[in-house]
Amino acid sequence: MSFKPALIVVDVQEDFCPPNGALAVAGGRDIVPTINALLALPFALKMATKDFHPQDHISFASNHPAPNNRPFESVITIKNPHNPDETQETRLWPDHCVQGTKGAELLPELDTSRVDRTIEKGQDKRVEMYSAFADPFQSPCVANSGLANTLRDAGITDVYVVGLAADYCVKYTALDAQKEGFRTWVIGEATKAVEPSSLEAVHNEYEKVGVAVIGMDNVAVQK
Ligand code: VGL
Ligand code: ZN
Repeated sequence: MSFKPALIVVDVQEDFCPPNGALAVAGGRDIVPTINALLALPFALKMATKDFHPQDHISFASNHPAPNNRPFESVITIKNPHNPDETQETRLWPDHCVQGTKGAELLPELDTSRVDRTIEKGQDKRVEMYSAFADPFQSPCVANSGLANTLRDAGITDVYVVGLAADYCVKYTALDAQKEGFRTWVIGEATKAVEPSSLEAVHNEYEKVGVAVIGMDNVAVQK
């Protein structure tokens, strides 16, 4: 069986990390040494992603009227701009990862010298895009990063996903990777969640579709 693994490092950015991140995930910085150790391994392709929003992005609570504009709490319904019959419920957040701001930068301690390519996602203000592949609309989707084709063109068979946040961008990136036909692995100790209590449900979703959560000990880059 052929084996050609890629590593995807999701959203290891200042705004998702203490001490100053607008949407800081507890322990977000602590996973960087583990991710740097992975970046030193011979993955065939090493990708990083950045959440990269315009200031008027639909996911920012500040862009919506009261009372349904509480960051972390409010949920709004958004329509597919190409098809108003298709809707998505989406959670609102504090302003984060605004293009050109410090908060959007990758952590300086991340070993980006080993990263082959970086994808900037979430640039279309009309849709939420947690996945590094595409937004969640289906008929049709609105924003596609081209990542699936990049991986296919490189002959990738297996995708290893790490980074932030375990219950949002890591989750949707892993689910899409599997859907796109790659064997997909999430390295548990190289992620942190916005809500750690949600991880059991996330792992159940993974199990249903065949995404595996593994430990560093089980990362094999050569077969
Ligand atoms: C993310 C919330 C909002 C993430 C991005 O990277 O997990 N979470 N935007
Ligand atoms: Zn975002």
